Amino acid sequence: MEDVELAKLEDLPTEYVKDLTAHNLVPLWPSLRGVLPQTRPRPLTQATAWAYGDIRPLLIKAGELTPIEKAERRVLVLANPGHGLQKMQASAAIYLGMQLLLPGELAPPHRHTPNAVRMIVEGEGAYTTVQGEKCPMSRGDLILTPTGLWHEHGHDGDQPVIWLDVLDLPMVYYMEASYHVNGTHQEPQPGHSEAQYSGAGVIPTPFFTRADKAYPVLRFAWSDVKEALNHLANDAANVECVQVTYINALNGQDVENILGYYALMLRPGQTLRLPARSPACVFHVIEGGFELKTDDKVFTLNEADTACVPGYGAVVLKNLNATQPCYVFMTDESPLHRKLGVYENWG
Ligand code: 1HN
Repeated sequence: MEDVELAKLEDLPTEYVKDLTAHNLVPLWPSLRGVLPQTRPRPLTQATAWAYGDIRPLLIKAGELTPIEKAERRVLVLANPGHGLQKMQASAAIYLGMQLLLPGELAPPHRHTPNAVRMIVEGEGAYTTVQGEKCPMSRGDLILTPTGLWHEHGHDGDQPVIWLDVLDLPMVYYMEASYHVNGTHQEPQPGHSEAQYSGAGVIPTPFFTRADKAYPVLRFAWSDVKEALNHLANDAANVECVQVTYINALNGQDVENILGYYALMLRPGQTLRLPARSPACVFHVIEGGFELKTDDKVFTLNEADTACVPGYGAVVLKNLNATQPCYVFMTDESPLHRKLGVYENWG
């Protein structure tokens, strides 16, 4: 259908518009095209890249300027200019931040409604205690702090530790459902969920009953995930997209409700075209480097760099190294889009 021009607000008599306003009424037709664009959405999200080399010195400086007691969480937010920096969003549903914890510091315990994950970027010796489970942090590890679970961060090492926080905060905030509760320090309990639930394909079943746990595994070690990718690449030479999804070991679904988390291997020299899908997507380089091409931009991403791309456009990734694989951590809005019934794959 031809896209006819609709009447504008200025076409209406000023007195009439004033009357509408006084009664909390608004005419739809001047805004109809804005809320329902022709043929495809017009995302505010812009393809944006953040170089770790730019972030790191500014984050270390934040460590000198602001004590942890004042900051609570010492984070620089990776904000998408398309949404306005003050909105603190990478996309419609994704929040990204780089967090610094210095040796001996404690980030106090709390829980909140937004779901979070941490992708560890640099340093050793820090940990997050999630609901009483102490999760050590090493480069490339993924640690979950799902909605409502208590968590606090500590650091027993001697060098700065930096990680990437990914939250569904923009979505939960938009829903007017975002809040936090402060807690008290929890002594970690012995044991690690990842050892009980992953690896051998068995799960705990005391008295034949499957423990009803919403979040059975809280930490995904990079060494395990990397090994899975390497096996996949070696065993299935014909598989073009060497990708794994972080899943809930009890139900096979995504580990969290709103955002999806994945790891991808680009084979040496590989060029991989990702289909145009409705969810926005984030890329973070764990090892290696690649070129990221969207409809209108090209970025070179090296180790620890991060980028965000809007939905509805194809993306082409090219491993810049002809002899080494490149490993990428990805986040997207797929679980949310599928649950809302708006997920689309345009190929
Ligand atoms: C939060 O709780 C953490 O626990 C990090 O480390 C970043 C950003 C917004 C809201 C809560 C954390 C956060 C956050």
